[in-house]
Amino acid sequence: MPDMPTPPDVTVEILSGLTARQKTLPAKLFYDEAGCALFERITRLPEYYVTRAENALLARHAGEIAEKAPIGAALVEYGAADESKAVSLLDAGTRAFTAYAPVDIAPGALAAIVARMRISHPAIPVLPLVADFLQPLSLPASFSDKAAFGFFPGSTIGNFRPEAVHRFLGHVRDTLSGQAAPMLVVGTDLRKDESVLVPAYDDAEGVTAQFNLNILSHVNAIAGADFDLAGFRHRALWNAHEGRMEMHLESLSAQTVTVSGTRIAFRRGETIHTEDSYKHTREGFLALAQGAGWRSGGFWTDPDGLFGMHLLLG
Ligand code: AVI
Repeated sequence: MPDMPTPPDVTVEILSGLTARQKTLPAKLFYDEAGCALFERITRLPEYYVTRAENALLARHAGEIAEKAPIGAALVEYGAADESKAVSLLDAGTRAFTAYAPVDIAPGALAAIVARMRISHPAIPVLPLVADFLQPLSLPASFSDKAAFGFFPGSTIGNFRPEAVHRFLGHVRDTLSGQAAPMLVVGTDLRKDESVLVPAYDDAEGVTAQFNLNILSHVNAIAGADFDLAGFRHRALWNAHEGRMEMHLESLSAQTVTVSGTRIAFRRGETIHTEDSYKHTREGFLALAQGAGWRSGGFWTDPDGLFGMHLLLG
């Protein structure tokens, strides 16, 4: 389970989101223990093609991608919830990588990666870095003799607004430029028809609805709130203007909820915006990356052209 900042900070963030004109909750609050388990189930749903498409891409192209890394590089994975995607590159590029550095805010997830890797890949040193990768980051001194090959799979970048993508890509460029020319491989879900996108975020079994509603249970637990989950319903909509899927929780009636002693009024039909999932075209994402000082070094897709992986050169 990802570790959260201290509760008072989160409560301030929650209250500021719930008192804005368009109510919001921070998407990081999806991932308590129940939320992580629900997300696991989402990745196996027939409608949610994203994870399968990325795995198919890696099954086909991991060798070519790994070959782009300088020999002896450390593979630095941002937001490493588990090592499965990094392992595709490590196994495909045994000549290339001499270390694996998963970066995440959750020490528990990193410890579990270290333990599994010790058994599955004993020859590859694992150098975990507990850090909020959205903030500027420096690699430890043990990296000074290695080139670093950045890896950000999973389309997590799709959950960032364009300003945040710009900031993140700028930080990564600064972090990785210490040793040699920076390189970053980043996975992005590609733009596609609404008829495919909406069911991916509103599946027939209702798992995504449970995932979305679970954020309210998490807020109840950490911010002394009294959300009644039965008073809200899951909504998933395609925002064509912004090029993103949005998840909302819609209030089924006029109601008042108390959060950490503050009363928050909801109109019937009013929503809490809980998540954005941008679907970037190849060109659109490259333009964002170029704005942050990167250029293209390669691009791969899965056989169905659903998911893309960019190699960015700094
Ligand atoms: C984690 N992230 C890439 C997922 C996505 O597709 O944006 C989160 C998710 N939300 C609903 N379903 C999956």
